Amino acid sequence: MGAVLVAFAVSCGAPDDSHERTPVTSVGNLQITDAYAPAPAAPDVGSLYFTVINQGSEPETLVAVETSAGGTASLHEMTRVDGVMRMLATGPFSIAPSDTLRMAPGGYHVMLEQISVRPEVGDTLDVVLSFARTGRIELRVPVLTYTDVARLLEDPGDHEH
Ligand SMILES: [Cu+2]
Repeated sequence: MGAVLVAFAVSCGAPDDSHERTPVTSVGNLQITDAYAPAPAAPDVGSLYFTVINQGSEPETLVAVETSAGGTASLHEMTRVDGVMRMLATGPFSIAPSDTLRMAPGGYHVMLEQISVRPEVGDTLDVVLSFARTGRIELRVPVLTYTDVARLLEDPGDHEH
């Protein structure tokens, strides 16, 4: 095997203008895009967003999420109940063939609770997604301000309308 090339990104305190969109992670029939974590506003509760595209011909199920923040990670959905937006935990989430699970503020998200290592802006969260068919997919998710995450996820690069 060749030498391992290690690149150091030097933080120079540049103004916080535009963030690169995260690269697409492809494993088997799955593509993971738009993975971002807002820096938690509370000490031990945070959230995480990503998009899963199932390009296979069989349904796929997102079974579990783990992160380097520790604690628990569970899939939540925002739902209107009696006129009030509430968060509901969803179980393992099935993604039909050619379908997409898209997480964004106000919709699906992964809720991080009982965090032991609080992510700060500029950190990278190591995330492992476990799928029933594809198995484990590892992601390195940038931690941004909530404003940046909301802006990135409200304005997808590929407009479909
Ligand atoms: Cu939640």
